[in-house]
Amino acid sequence: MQMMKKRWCIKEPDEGTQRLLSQELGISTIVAQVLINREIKDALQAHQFLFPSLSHLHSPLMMKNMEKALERIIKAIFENEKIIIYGDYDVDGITSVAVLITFLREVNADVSYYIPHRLSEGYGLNSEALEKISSLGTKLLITVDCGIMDFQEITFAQRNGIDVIITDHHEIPDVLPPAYAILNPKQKGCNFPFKSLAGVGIAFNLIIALRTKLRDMGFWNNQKVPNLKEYLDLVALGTIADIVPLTDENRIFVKFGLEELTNSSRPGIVALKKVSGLKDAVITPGMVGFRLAPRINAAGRLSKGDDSARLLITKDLKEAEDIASVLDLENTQRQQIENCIIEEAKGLVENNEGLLSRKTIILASPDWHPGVIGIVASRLAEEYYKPTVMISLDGGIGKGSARSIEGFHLYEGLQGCADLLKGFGGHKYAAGLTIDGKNIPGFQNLFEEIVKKTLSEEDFIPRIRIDAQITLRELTEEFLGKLEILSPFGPSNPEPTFCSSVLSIS
Ligand SMILES: [Mn+2]
Repeated sequence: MQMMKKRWCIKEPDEGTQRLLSQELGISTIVAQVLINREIKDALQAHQFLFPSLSHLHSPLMMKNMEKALERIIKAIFENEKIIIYGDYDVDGITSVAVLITFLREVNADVSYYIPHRLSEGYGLNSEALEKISSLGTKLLITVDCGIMDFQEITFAQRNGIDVIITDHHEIPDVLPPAYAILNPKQKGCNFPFKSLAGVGIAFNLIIALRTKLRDMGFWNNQKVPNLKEYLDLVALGTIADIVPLTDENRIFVKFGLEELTNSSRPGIVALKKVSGLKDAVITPGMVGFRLAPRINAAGRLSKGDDSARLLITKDLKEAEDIASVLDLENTQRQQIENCIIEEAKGLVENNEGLLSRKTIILASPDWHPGVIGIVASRLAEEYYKPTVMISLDGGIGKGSARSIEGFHLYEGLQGCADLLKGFGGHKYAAGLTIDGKNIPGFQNLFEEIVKKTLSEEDFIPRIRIDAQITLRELTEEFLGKLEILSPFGPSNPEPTFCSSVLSIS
């Protein structure tokens, strides 16, 4: 494939605000300009960004329904009711399960978890799983990173004497499921000011609130108060893996969570770092994204996600090491399968003029492992810079994984195709869907039309955002050191990029 053309977008310097920020905070004008480029324009905001502190976290009680959820969970703790945490098989879902299980076990609740099988059960709640959960005598079901789409299953649970608390960060459907309580900052009437938490960020807010509530009740008078900072290794893992903006609370979680990951004594993290070749490393977001997270994900892709949850929950180092080495092996297998599918998919696109000239990529095959199509869709969307859907067919039914490009809201795009889909869910950049095989050609055409209508020609040329022009003389080690204060980098806070345009070679 040819080198893709890119648009160089150099930010206009805002000298007035630069001066103000650099005087107030004692930072260089370049650092100030990078902040301005990230929409941080007043001294207070800038101070909070540059010096993240746990004291800046918002009160979890601002979350709609938090009080109601707390009361129900506390009743379950005190009356020793059976609680099940229902998760998801990706890193966000698994870390969310680990956070809640670990905390609730610290307070001696009767709690266990259920993670659906990625292949045989799929994302979200399903009725067979709920029947199993019901037959165990479960009284309280807490969903993490899922649930908001599952109207029918939640109706079933509530009718069968199970109270359901949904904690989810996905987009809100038109009709809310009839759960006991729903925690999701995106829902109408929720005053929690930060809307872009990962699932694990919501789970973490829930345990902060629980700890406080239990304190008010005198629960900790004769028991050690859990140190929630120690949970931030898990929160950072899920937050980075879920590719949410690293701003506001997510920035705080990741900043402190990376330190926890570096020093963690949690057996699962120790074992995971060891098989990833990161035993004594100072952990960065890149190491989480490319080495730790894929291994946690590996279990959910090819077999059952339970292994990864057990890894993060166990207190036994030997058990953790055994699980970690299995995950490491599965991750290698996953990479091989993934490479085969990528090669095949690229062949399909490039050997077909009709496909190549389209603005979208939608491919389907019965031979593609449904556990890895999401990763393949991301790779293709990035490489061809087009909204992409990869579909794995099984018995005439397709399961699809979709990824988008800047400027195109995937979930809204799929809403426009709802008539052709059996189901779909997700957000701006990533979504999942199910489709009847015979509707795929119709979907290919309609989706193409919607994308064409929404985006202009220019939108298909990726942008390079340049923070400022500098002279080569400015590029010193000291300068690079000063930029460190802006880390951790990630979505919505990319690594600063500079250019120098008037160069002459002498
Ligand atoms: Mn998630």
